[in-house]
Amino acid sequence: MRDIHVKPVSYYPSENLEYPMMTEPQLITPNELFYVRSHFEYPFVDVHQWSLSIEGMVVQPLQLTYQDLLKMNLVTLPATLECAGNKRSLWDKKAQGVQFGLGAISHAEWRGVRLKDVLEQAGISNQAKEVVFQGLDSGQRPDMEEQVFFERSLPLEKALHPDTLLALEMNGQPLPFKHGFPLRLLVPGYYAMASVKWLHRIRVVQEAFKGPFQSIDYVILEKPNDYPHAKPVSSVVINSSIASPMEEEEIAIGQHVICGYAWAGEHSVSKVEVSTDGGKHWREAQLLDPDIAYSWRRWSLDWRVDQPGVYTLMAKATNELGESQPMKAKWNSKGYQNDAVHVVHVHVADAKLTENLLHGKA
Ligand SMILES: Nc1nc2c(c(=O)[nH]1)N[C@H]1C(S)=C(S)[C@@H](COP(=O)(O)O)O[C@H]1N2
Ligand SMILES: [Mo]
Repeated sequence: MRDIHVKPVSYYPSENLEYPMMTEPQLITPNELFYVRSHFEYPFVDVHQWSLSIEGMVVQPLQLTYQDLLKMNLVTLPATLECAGNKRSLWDKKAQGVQFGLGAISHAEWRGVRLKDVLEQAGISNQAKEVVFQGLDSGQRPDMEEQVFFERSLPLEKALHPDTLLALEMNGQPLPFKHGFPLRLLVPGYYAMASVKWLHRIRVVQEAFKGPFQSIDYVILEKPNDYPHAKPVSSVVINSSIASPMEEEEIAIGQHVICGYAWAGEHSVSKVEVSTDGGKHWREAQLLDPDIAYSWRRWSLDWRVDQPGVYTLMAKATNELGESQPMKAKWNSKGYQNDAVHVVHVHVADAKLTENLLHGKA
């Protein structure tokens, strides 16, 4: 064996992985391709030692094992998860945070216990206001002295919603480790920071939770550090992305399919319009998937192009309330919720280049 000296890594960075938008559009994201957003090093988890505690403003605190949860009433729910920082790299003016492209979004079929069932078993006291969820992962933030856990809260109403789950399975498999094994919260229709992974502790509290992932991050700041006017990020807004063709792609003269995804959080996507001339004219795309609650819908539009040149493609989705994506998103210093009409520039080759493209020579 060769003598290779590898310098030990003293710090395992947090892992962030995008779903590859350039793959064939699929309704359900395979677990191996599902995007990953993790703020800290992966935690150590031994499922035999692990349990879920429910404490705070409850009548009867509970401690549930993995087996206890598996024995409860399990329900299945498809839901799209989108990171609030999805498309952060697309802002004209740069915003701080992970520079995600189009792929901080994926879709899976989740199976688990209704959070409501567990909370009702513990019995919520009358003074309760919010429910706080703690993951097993913790670490240092650049802006704080002490080590902190990844923790988030939900208002009681969303916590008690029958679709808010304690998810044990993802696409028919036990939750993969990177997605929160053995248990994650699944808050459909909310940006995914709410869906706490490696969940081990639930606290019912009587005051607004102010942890850093609730009050420093995941708030809309119209000006940097304007915390007095911070607004929390919660429900996913109407949005869409063009998956193909890709930005700056070179394509042949002729027949093409423009396709992508549209999603609307707690609402439904009712239509997607596409422009191939920079927004002068719009045509309605075909929706390829049925309208399933909390689920993205693939869409496509056939496009014939006969003249070489640069074309500006745009996609704009509208929800069932009639709300459409804006041409320009409202900038905020942390770059959340980029819901602007998605713009893609494509280069349509001239006749000679088209020949080469079609014969794989380009
Ligand atoms: N415990 C824990 N839960 C977490 C996070 C985390 O870092 N730690 N990241 C959140 C964020 S910001 C997102 S976008 C989603 C990502 O979920 P995924 O990695 O399964 O795609 O998990 C959320 N839940
Ligand atoms: Mo996120």
